[in-house]
Amino acid sequence: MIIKGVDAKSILNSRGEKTIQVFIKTDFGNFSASAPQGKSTGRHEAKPYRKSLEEDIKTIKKFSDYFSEEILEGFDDLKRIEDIVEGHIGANTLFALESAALKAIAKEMKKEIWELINPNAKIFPRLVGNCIGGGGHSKLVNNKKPDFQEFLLIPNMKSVKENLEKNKKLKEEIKFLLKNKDDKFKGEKNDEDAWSTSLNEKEVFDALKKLEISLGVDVAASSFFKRKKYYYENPKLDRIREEQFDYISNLIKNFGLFYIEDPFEEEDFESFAKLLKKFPDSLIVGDDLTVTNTKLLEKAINLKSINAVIVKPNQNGSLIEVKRVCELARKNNIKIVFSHRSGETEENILADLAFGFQADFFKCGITGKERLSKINRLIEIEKSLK
Ligand code: 2PG
Ligand code: MG
Repeated sequence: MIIKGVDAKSILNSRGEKTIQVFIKTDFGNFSASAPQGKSTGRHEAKPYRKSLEEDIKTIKKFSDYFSEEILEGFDDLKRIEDIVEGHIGANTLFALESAALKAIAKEMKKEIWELINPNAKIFPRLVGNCIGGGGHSKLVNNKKPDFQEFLLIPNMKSVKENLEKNKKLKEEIKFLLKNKDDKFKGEKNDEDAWSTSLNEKEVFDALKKLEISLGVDVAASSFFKRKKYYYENPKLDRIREEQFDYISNLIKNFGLFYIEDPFEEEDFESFAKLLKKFPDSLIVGDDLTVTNTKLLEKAINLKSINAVIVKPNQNGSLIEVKRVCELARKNNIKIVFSHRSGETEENILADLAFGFQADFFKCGITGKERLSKINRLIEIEKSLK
């Protein structure tokens, strides 16, 4: 496949913010892909655009005919695209460009995108679905919201399809649980289409613990950490490092939490390690801690900070690097969690990447067209292999 021309424009994501869509013209047709956008971003994430979205669009147009000498036939050939644009565009733009290229390569090879990564892929990831939101992703409900960002349902049925059905059913049940417990609940949803509530995290877990399902949480602790303390609003109090450790430990114990993402701020690898030592049977997950970056993942592995890692391709931009992150995680027995961003488009390549890299989990919401486009693609792959 040869890229004969590249173009880009800005479109709106699910939060109504501008994001990039990249178009490529090839000898096998025209293809496009778009990038998502995070809100609770890690300090060490790659920048989404070099200077700005508008500048990246101009750069892409300028580079339009720079690729025409390259014959791209497989996943690893994406490196050739990276060699050309390196340093000139940001992570969102690179992710969209490489995703469009993968679609074209798959078309030429008469393969699915996941097959370009691993034709022998077999195991489907378990869904991790956000049912209630707080923190940076949610608005206040009667002046209150949980300080933690996401409350997650992790079903374990036989198929992706059944897991989605279970999550959808439980999310409706949770609406009634919230109605009973939270007299301020108005049935509103947040950035990720999860329920908004005025309850705090303990009250939320108390409502969820009745459900027969593994529970998870994304604390996104960096988002309320400032000057050596965790500042809670609901109720208003602050916790120093050790107090945060004890609080998180108690929540894991009391509510039997299976999955805990970013319980401490993004520089505190030691507290992560202490928690993993105490709860080796739970998943201690790095997101802002590791930002889909091999160096930070290596550090987390060396310090024994985590046993699961979030992979968000646009935290890095380079799909070659995403591959390295997955290989490093696999080699060290770290579970792989492919994840959407809070600001999403209907782009569904995340499902092919997750299946191709044999992710253990797929964190991608429960409802909303931007989330379902990806989960439904995973179900389509599942159906095609039956
Ligand atoms: C997270 C994500 C996705 P954001 O923290 O895990 O839920 O949020 O995309 O805003 O970084
Ligand atoms: Mg997170």
